[in-house]
Amino acid sequence: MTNTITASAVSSVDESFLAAVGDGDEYAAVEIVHGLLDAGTPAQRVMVDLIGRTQLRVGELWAANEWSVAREHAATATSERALAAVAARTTVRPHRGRITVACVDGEWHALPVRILAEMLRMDGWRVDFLGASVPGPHLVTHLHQTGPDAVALSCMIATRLPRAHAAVTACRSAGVPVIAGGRGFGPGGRYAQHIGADAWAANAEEAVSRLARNWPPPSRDPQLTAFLGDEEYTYVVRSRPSLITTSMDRLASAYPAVRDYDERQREATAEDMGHVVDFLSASLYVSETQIFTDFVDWTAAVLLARKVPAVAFRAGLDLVRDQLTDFHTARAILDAGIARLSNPR
Ligand code: B12
Repeated sequence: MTNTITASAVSSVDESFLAAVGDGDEYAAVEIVHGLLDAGTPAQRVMVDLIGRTQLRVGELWAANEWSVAREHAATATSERALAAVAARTTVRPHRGRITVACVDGEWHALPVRILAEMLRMDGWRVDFLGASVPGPHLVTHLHQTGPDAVALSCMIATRLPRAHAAVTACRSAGVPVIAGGRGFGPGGRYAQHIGADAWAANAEEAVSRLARNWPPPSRDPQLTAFLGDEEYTYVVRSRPSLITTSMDRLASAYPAVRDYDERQREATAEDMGHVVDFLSASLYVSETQIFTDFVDWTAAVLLARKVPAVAFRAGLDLVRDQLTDFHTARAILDAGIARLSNPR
């Protein structure tokens, strides 16, 4: 019963909260979360069902080209302010242990793991929240300085999996077990297993209960390797700059409309070519074609919302493929991506 009431209390303010963050109006956003807490809604529900769910919509509005990057950034900052306001009302004395919570190097989706950090605090953990993009060596120095019982490592974007692997290996070598989470670890967290994380959880609530009931995990044979890449992976990563430059140089013959692009459009196209190479590298790294095909599906939709047709994207993929003549796995992954453009789901 309580859950039904709180769920409907949260959904009744969904639209006004989205409007407040979309307007960068932190006073309105904070007022809404205070109203819910005053009415007895548990702080966890406000964080997950209101702030988390709204952030998903913020990202979707950006992807659909309805909101600019600036508006998305302002909205994210406002949501962070609302999250801090919820946290400020819920102080719990630490009684469980100490945990380091961080995003992997190059990962800027910080709000999801910040929700996790606040939920762990509320469950009695002493949390060191290191935020977005933490370089592996700095993470390890922090572990040596603070001696935590766990590291919670977030990876929302699969291109960061090689860095996540190096970080997991370094943490485990330092004797600290790692719980991984975030969409970058794939369906059911299966890439987290590939890279040797001790545990994985789908969301903050699952992580809180896993860490409360079953931590530390039984110690495993360390068999640590910080690198899974093969020759193809190494070649693609090393050739990243030339793969992008050559594709950009040849793009105008494959897709003549590019000749009329202004500077900003050319930069955005080069950035997209960079994502093509990065997602291809990540697919090669963990031997999972799905990383690339998911990326193609999503990028095609994002580009279409910006009036870039699928043929342009297809031309970009072909140009990268043409440069990888002797790399059979990379070509097979690119072919699977190209097939998605001809047969969208
Ligand atoms: C908002 C958003 C953005 C915002 C980020 C704002 C910010 N500062 O956080 C902006 C617009 C800037 C952005 C940028 C990009 N994004 Co983005 N983004 C999203 C979006 C729509 C929502 C993410 C979110 O905040 N969700 C709300 C949270 C609360 O939901 P949640 O995931 O359920 O959260 C729980 C779990 O993730 C878990 N969790 C998270 N971390 C951890 C850690 C541990 C240890 C545990 C146990 C659990 C855990 O707990 C959370 C709370 O319950 C997702 C799509 C999606 N469906 O997730 C794409 C998404 C993550 N983005 C994506 C991409 C590709 C990008 C860009 C490359 C786009 C581009 N072309 O530039 C850039 C890269 C930025 C970077 N280098 O990091 C892809 C990643 C694909 C992949 N898996 O590899 C996604 C999945 C979209 C898609 N469908 O393809 N993005």
